Order: sequence, then C-alpha cells, then structure tokens
Amino acid sequence: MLYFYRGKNRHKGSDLENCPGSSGRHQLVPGRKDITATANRMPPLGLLSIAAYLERAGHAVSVVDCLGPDALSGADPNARRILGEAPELVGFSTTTAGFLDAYGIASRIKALSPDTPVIFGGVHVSALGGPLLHHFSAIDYLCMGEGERTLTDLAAGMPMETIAGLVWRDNGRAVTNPPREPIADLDSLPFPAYEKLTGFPKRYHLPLFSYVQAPGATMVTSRGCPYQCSYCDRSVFKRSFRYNSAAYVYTHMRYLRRRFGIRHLNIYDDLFTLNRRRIIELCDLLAARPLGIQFNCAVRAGHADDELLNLLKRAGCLMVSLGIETGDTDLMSVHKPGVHLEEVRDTVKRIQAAGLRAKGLFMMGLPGETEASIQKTSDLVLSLGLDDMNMSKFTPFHGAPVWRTIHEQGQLEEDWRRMNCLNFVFLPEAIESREVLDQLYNTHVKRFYSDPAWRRKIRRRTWEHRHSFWRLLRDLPSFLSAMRTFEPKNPYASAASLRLTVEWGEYRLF
Ligand code: B12
Repeated sequence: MLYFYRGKNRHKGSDLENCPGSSGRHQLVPGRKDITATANRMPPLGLLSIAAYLERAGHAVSVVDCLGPDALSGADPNARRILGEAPELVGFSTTTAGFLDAYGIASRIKALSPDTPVIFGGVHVSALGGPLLHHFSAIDYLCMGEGERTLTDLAAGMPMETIAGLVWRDNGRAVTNPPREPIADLDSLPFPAYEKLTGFPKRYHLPLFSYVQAPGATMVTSRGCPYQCSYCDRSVFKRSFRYNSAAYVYTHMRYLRRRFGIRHLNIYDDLFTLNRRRIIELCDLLAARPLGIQFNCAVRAGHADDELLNLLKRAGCLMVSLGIETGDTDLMSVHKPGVHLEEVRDTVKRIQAAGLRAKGLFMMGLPGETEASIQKTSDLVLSLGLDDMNMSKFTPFHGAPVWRTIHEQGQLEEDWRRMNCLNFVFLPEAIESREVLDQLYNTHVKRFYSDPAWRRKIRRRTWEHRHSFWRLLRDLPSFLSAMRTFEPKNPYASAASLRLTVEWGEYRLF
C-alpha cells in the first residue's frame, strides 16, 4: 500500500521554527482567513498521475488531498490517518509554500512509525534536491523531476543506486543519482486516477466566474516550455516540450465527460498552443464530435493566430489567458524576453474578436519594479479591456532563473510558507517598504475592478455565472470574513460593492 499526500500551506500546529525556510508563521497571508480551498479546489494532477501509473504496475494506492473537502487539520491527525492504512511507503507532493506543513506530517509519521519510508517530490524538491535530506531528517528519499517511473522503481524494490532521479541516504550521506530522462511519449501514461479523490468532481471547483457550466476539472496536456521567463520555476519539466497527441487529449476529455460528467476544463499547460498542428487537430475533433465541454487555456503572444483562435472558439473554448506580467517595456524585456507590448495588445484584441474571453496575467513587485512601472502596468491593465485579470505578488522561487541574482536586486524574506504569490516576500530596491507595495497593489487591483466598462461586462454575464453566484451565497460567511480582512475600513455597503469586492478578492486570492 502506498499512500500519497498533497502538502498544503495552511494548517497550524507543526514545530518547524528552526528549519530553513521557516519563520514560524503559519497563515497563508498573515492575519487573513484562508478561503482558497472554498473558492478554488482542484485535483492534484501530479499525484493522480503517479497513482494511476503505480496501480497499472500492480500497487494499491490511496491519495489524500489535504486541500480536499474532507481534509483534516494538524500534523498528528493527518499522520494517524495515513498510518491507519498501514502504508509500505508514503509520498508527499508539495510546492514551496506547502513544503513545511507536509514535512510536519512526515515528522509525525516518523515519530509514530520510524520504519515507514517517506519520499517527497514536486517542484520545490526538484529545485533544491540533496540539501533537503541534510536538513529534514524525517525524509528518506527525494524524487527529482517526473515521479511516475522513479516511484514505480522504488516501489518495486530496485536497488537505490540504480534508480535514476532518486536522492537517497547512504550511511547518512545524501546521494544524488543521475537524472531520469523525461518520459518521451506522454500518451503512454494512464489518465490521472481522479476516482481516488473523495468528493470528485462535485466537491472540487474551478475559480469563481471562470466557467459557465459545472462540474469542472483541470487537465495538463503537455510538459515543459522552451521559454525563459525569469519568474517561472521549471525544475520538474525543464525546457523540452512534450505533449499528448490530439487523439489522446480528446479521449481524456471524453472520459472525464462520460465517467464524471465534467462540463468545463481548465487546461493548465504552460504553453498549450506551442504545437499548432496538435491544437488544430484537437479543435477539429471537438468540433466534429462535440463533448458538451467548455474549456479555458493559456496562450503566449506570438502563439495565437486568428485561425487558431477561431478554431478554439468553435471547439468550445470560453476563455484564453495571456501571461503579460508588466506594462513596462524594460521589465518585460528582462522578465519575459521575446514578448512586446504591441503584440500583447494585438493578441488581446484578436482573442476577443474571435468571441473568446481574454484574461490577462500580471505580476507586481518584480525585481527592477518602481512606482512608475507599477503605474504603467495598471494603465495597461485598464486599457486592454480584459474580461478577467489576475495580479499576483511576485515571488522568487529557487528553481526560477531570477533566483540566481535575487539577493542583489532587493530584500528577500525567505519564508517558504509565505512564498505563495499572495505575499510580497521580495521588496524591489526602488520601493520603500512592503507596506507601500501592498498599498500600491490594493489601489491598482481595485482600480481594475472599479472600472465601469468592466463592471458592465460582468453585469451582462450575471446569468451565465449563476453557478458561481450560487457557490458564493452558499459559502457567504467564509467569503465575507475573508474579504473584510482585505479592506477593513470599507465594509460592504451595497450589493454592488459586495460583488466588486468578492470579484476583487477572488482574483487576488486565486
Ligand atoms: C495547475 C497548477 C496550479 C493549480 C493547482 C492544481 C492542483 N490542485 O494541484 C492552481 C491554479 C490552484 C495552482 C496554485 C498555485 N500554484 Co501552481 N501550478 C500549476 C501548474 C501550471 C501545473 C501543475 C500540474 O498539475 N502539473 C502536472 C503534474 C503532472 O506535474 P507535477 O504536479 O509537477 O507532478 C510531477 C512531478 O513534480 C513529480 N511529483 C510531484 N509530486 C510528487 C510526489 C512524489 C512522492 C513523487 C515521487 C513525485 C512527485 O511527479 C509528477 C508526475 O510526473 C504548475 C506549472 C507546471 N507546469 O507544472 C504551477 C506551479 C506548480 N504553481 C506554482 C505556484 C507558485 C502556485 C501558487 C503558489 C500560486 C498562486 N498563489 O496561485 C499556488 C500554490 C498552490 C499550493 N497549494 O501550493 C509554481 C510553483 C513554484 C514553487 N516552487 O512553489 C508552479 C511550478 C508554476 C511555475 N512554473 O512557477 N497551481
């Protein structure tokens, strides 16, 4: 029996104050109620892919989603729950923000059952590797990069030194085996084991207002990205672009529709349209044999011509996201080389002309950011006439190119729990303080959601978004208490301001 756990970054009660990356604070955003799982709960695809792969190899696997609907709180209850299934191996999947809480549970497991082996994988582990074994004694193994085959080799009992991609201990010393070749044929992978999630799909949900039909799910149809955006952590899939064929993606979508009744998919590929031919084939399949599924996906400026956009629309695409990040040309050339503002403006126009919604993804607080560059970004956001927007707080990750020089470009508080793009852990040199940055963030994000043109657009979509509004009403107390903490001096005076604030909060939080 193998047991998998997705590390979250929101429970209290672990004792990790002296570990690297820990400030001892435990909240997602200090002082604010965490409603992320209420507003946005999605299947952990990495774990589900590994679970399906292991089962195909003959192992019994359980998956616990600690952001799932029946998640337990605290390290001890989680450890006991896991040990209750008498696992032969326990695996944890975490990002940087979730690592320490996952480690808290791993430590408890080791305290209660010292012989149960524990392996960690995911992006944070893949970026840091060996040194983690030195600092975190409750971890026995690390998986660098893709986990399907590495874990299957470990579960099969292969000798440690022969397992590519594994980091292990030999007489207390961390040994890093040679890296594993990436899986060349992604069509050889089984579909993720969605059925292992308690409450899927009904109790999982996509971000509010990002879909029309429910239930929803997520999908990743390619791995790797050849571009070099400064902030992007590609420790797992690296630069080589591999992808599922159009036929595989179509069959996967049909499976989700038939078995789970899925009606909307958020496709989270880093660069969905990089292989144009594949997308054309997929759109043709979806148009010829519709599945009753809508989807959202992300494109990059330069990879979204009119023909492709029209085909996406015909195939059921609702919204296309575009990573824009900044309105400052100098920052753009450093952090997103190869993308130009004119191209961005043109792409947004063409997305909307094809009848698709355009969502812009931005960042604030990048190295080199100034109040003037923030103003430029804010002006750009408003001028684009977007349907949706996400402004995240720039967070440098160990596996991102920007990490190499981050300490020379401002002040960094390396507190892994808060490295979740909801906190300004990094302060660029030209900005006075984190408080100033937070204030600028609030002002400019609110500016977008106060824009009358945007509000008219949203008002026209009220009926389309009835499922999101129903969710909002159902969880109103949680949303209200979270939102109040965003704007303490401005309690919600009217239904309109409530909607604005909820929309605003939604985009800031998720
Ligand atoms: C989809 C997605 C999300 C979804 C999450 C859906 C979900 N339930 O998991 C949403 C939108 C909610 C989200 C949120 C966030 N995300 Co996100 N997200 C992604 C994205 C685009 C795809 C993840 C995915 O499903 N990949 C496909 C699966 C198959 O790959 P995988 O998860 O990496 O798993 C493989 C290996 O890592 C390994 N592995 C993983 N776990 C384990 C465990 C074991 C035991 C083993 C052996 C192996 C192993 O094997 C797996 C199969 O090969 C990635 C970028 C990317 N391309 O991966 C960013 C990414 C993971 N996200 C990132 C970030 C920053 C965030 C947020 C902090 C940002 C925010 N505030 O919104 C939050 C944090 C969420 C959290 N709880 O930690 C960063 C993480 C950087 C870091 N070092 O932490 C990434 C890498 C983006 C980037 N390039 O910078 N995200």
